[in-house]
Amino acid sequence: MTNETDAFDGDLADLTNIAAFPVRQPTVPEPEIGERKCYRTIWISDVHLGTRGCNADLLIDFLDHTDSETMYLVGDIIDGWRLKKKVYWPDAHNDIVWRVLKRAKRGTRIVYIPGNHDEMVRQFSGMHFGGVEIQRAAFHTTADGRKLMVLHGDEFDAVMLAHRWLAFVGDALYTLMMGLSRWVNSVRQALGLSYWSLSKVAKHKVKNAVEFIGRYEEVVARAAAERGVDGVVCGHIHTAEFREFSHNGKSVEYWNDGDWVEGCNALVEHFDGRMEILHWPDEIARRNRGQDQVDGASGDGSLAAA
Ligand SMILES: [Mn+2]
Repeated sequence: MTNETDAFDGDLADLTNIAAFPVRQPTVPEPEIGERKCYRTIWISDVHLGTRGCNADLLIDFLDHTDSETMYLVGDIIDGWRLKKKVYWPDAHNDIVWRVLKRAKRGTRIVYIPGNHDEMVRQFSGMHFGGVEIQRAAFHTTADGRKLMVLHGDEFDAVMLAHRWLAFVGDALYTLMMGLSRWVNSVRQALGLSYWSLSKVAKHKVKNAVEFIGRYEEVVARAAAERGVDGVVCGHIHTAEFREFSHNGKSVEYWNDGDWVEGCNALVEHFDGRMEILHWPDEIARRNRGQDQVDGASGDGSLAAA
């Protein structure tokens, strides 16, 4: 469907020229609006357009099935660091930009808060492009009156977390490492060397990553409390989460809207102010189950004729 080698005729690497950002008609047309679930607010971040990591097809599906009065793009939407090295811009990434601009045109208020990967857009804070407001940070008031600070979140990491992925090391990789460890140690044994524990090194790193995320959440929440708001919405660490902290006897909400690389999450506010983290693959599964029930309930139980 998407052609990676498709030559791109604009100078995408020059993201400072955002006003001239070229957007072609989408290759996958938008479906009719009637099917969309509407929210008061949607927050998404860490899309990393311009990289192979971006889960573009799932994001297009999300954009085609939802709508909102306000949409916050909470940073790292376009990955300028990678684009500078090599232009990777499949049709699906263009389709996403087109859909966002189309939403703005339809009347959704779109606030783009650039992150560290699209920091070249930060210099345009306070300006509007194609109906999209660019801001360094924002304050959002929920339907039930809570005041939330919205920012990307890189402001809080003193050290870049290069090994964040270690927090997600699964059983398969662990098993693989155990095999590798056995092989390394049989070689070491043959050479008369002492036992070397790969798992010990790996476990230590995982523990550090988990501790880092926990500490990060606390630091961001405390900063929000000190600003006198009721909570904070951020992205950056690719870990969707809701936590409630207490600071000087006052509770403060921490919301992270996740990412579209691994988690495929969005944070939404319903019209009564209730907030929810969506895991889009689960929503698709739910939709498909619902469709199965509709299909099964109709007719005499046999499959529809072709
Ligand atoms: Mn970031």
